[in-house]
Amino acid sequence: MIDIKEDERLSKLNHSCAHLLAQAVKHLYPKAKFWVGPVISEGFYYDVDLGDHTLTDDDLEKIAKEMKKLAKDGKRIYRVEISREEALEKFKDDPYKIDLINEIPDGEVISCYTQGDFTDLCRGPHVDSVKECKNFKLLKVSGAYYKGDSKNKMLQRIYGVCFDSKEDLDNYLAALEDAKERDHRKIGKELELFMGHELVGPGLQMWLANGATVRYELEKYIKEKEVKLGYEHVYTPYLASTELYKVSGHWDHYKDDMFPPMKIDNEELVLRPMNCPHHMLIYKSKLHSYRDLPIRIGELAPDFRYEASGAVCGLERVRQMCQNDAHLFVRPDQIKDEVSKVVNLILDVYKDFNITDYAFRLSLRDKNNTEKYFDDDDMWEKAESELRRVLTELGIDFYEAPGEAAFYGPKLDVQIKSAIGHDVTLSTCQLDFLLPERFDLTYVDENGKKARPVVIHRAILGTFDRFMAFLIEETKGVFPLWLAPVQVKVIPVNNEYHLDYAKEVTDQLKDAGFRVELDARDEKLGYRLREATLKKVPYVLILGDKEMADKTISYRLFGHKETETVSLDDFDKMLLKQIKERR
Ligand code: TSB
Ligand code: ZN
Repeated sequence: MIDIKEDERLSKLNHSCAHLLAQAVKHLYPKAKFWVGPVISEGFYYDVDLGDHTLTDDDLEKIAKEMKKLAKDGKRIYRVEISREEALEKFKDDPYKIDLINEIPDGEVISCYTQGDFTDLCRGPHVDSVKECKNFKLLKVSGAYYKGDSKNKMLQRIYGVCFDSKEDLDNYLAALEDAKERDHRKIGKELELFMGHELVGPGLQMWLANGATVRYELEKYIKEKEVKLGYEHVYTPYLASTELYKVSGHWDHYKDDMFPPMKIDNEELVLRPMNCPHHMLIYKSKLHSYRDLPIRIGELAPDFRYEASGAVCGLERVRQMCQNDAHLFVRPDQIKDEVSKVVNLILDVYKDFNITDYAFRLSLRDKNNTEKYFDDDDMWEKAESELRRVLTELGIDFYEAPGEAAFYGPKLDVQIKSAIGHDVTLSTCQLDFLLPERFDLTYVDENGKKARPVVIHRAILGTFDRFMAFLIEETKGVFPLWLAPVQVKVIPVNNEYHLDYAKEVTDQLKDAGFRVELDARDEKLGYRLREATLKKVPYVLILGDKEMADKTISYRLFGHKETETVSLDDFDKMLLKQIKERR
């Protein structure tokens, strides 16, 4: 989806369209007062105060009609620079604009843009004529507090978007519709995958039975892969003494992302935001020889982070998450090999899930931010150049992003775009020279001397939460057979005659280990078929006279109209093969 704010021409056009909107609002509601009308990634908006009047969809249509009329009229847009006194006089009836004028620093140019009978305070730039703004669409209206402060008055924010041609606009609106349809929060509700509740709180999602089935399969999948690659999985507590995070450095550099500590008796406990410190202690509990390394400690680990309540989003950004986490303890000479294995695992997993639209990001520290990043220039130089060198040697295409590193080291992040356009990290592979130091981790080298291991933090699926959000949007809820919450729906054509046979088939498929549901409700066949389609069940079996007599089954694959008839045995084999191949 195009980012309008990033496109110079579209940015200008949308900004001018915001003025056109304000002009139309002023014509229809002469008492309207205006705050600001900026360009955003999705188009533009304007915040207006219409007194007691709340805008309806009908009103939006009227405003759009007036805008069309004005666009057709085609007034020129021109710029005038004025003094502060002139500006204060010109906008004396507009208290919000007066506020804006007073916020402009002394010495800065104050400019206005005029089209026909409408003038707005604005820095610009704008297009030459309102004529250019004719291909627009008003999208919605919502409440917005003046200056974003809930103590202030609630204004109405009208959103819209504008393009140079009708074709561009139509394409954009179609993409917007598609994004809305793919939004994991919408599909999550429809398919009963997860839910939130205000009594539980923001960013805290409950996985419903369907979602939990998918998650269980994902957990099994990744654990099996990791075991084959020499990972050992552990379970560690979700709580720890604050002291642990003081040793690790989280307390100094990550406290703002953690929930506040709980004091009880003489203890102070925190919910963990990461599992690294626990894993460091597990490594430290034994003596290690250089021959034992790499040691790979994995955990499907619940973590808790204080994400702002305005930033949480479905399963994509949550306050309690479960990481597909591991910490690899390696010798310095093993870094390249081990990073390469992690990258290969990421690529292997992406192939299984058909993930093709992503970018590798090398996340570096912001040198000036000593609060967020551990302050040791030499260590950072070493870690960043080492990771950059390894990635270059491995031939990985990446872009660099200062200010995105973890406090303990640089990261190779895999960035994806969510349906509604968020740029988020899915997988990550991080190089850390700091925690081994903080926890005084050692191994015995070839010469019998103590040496310092390096730690690689990595999460392949990231968190199950975010991965699930991604998977839902990627598949539009049509999960591959091995993940589908219900794999087969069995529907007897007539509940009176075919029910026994349908039950027999259901039981046999269940015994074979498939997730099967029988739909023998007293509803028309068409209704039951439609519902199975709505729930995106991969295989629907339709059992009638012929199937019962021949001891066969007829199935319909999701998204197909035709049915196939085969023996139950062949159906069984076909499904097993598809599940095994994760098709
Ligand atoms: C990989 N200590 C490392 C770990 O060893 C770590 O915690 N890295 S992280 O901070 O980058 O988090 C790992 C992954 O969790 C991210 O790549 C991202 O996919 C996922 N993640 C981070 N924050 C959230 C969140 N609020 N909601 C859902 N998933 C998240
Ligand atoms: Zn970690």
